[in-house]
Amino acid sequence: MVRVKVMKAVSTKNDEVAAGIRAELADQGIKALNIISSPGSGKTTLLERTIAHFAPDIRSAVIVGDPFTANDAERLESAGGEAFQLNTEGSCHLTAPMIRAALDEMDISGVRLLFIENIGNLICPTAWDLGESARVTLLSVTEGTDKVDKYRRAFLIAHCVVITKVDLAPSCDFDLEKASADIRTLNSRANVLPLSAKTGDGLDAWYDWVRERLL
Ligand SMILES: Nc1nc2c(ncn2[C@@H]2O[C@H](COP(=O)(O)OP(=O)(O)O)[C@@H](O)[C@H]2O)c(=O)[nH]1
Ligand SMILES: [Mg+2]
Repeated sequence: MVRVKVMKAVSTKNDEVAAGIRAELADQGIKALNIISSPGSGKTTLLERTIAHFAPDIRSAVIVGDPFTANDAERLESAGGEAFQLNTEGSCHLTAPMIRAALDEMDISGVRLLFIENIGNLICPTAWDLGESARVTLLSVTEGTDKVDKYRRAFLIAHCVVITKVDLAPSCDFDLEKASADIRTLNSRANVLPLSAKTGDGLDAWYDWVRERLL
């Protein structure tokens, strides 16, 4: 049963709350991944595959930000993860107090991976620490090669950049080599993982990256 909480963005004390979340999750051995991307670039689809992949031995939970609906949380619960929906009533990003409010109502005992699906937006979510262990930025090939430079902060702050929907790259004239090189120029420490959640190409490298976060 998906639970929904309606939240408004409050900027005060964000970093303080985020630090508390980070310490608490570290104590519990939980790794939290903050997933940032444009609307429709494939966050929920990738999380559905990922939660199902890890389900046999690693328990996942997911906090899903959405301006209004609970659709994604329903999809993710069907994939086998406990999902908690945060509705921001149109606000464009999640904040640490919102994550705090969700965690206070969730049962995360035994959870090792906590995914946070941020609101679809490549600008606002980049400015808000949620207490995550790592940030993952998704760019779908349908958005175009030029978006790396245009939304550079989303790539600068990422620990991992996932280029999604590579099955569609030829029909979108997406230049994978150029996009990867541009990301590496901006942020040489980020892993760059091209994949298709539809065909499964590249998913193993993504699963390996997620598994390495747990070590
Ligand atoms: N062709 C293709 N479509 C995809 C892929 N991943 C997601 N999609 C589609 O892209 C649309 C948006 O995906 P969704 O996961 O809801 O994106 P979100 O808004 O970022 O959570 C849906 O119609 C998905 O089926 C992929 O790897 N290849
Ligand atoms: Mg989604």
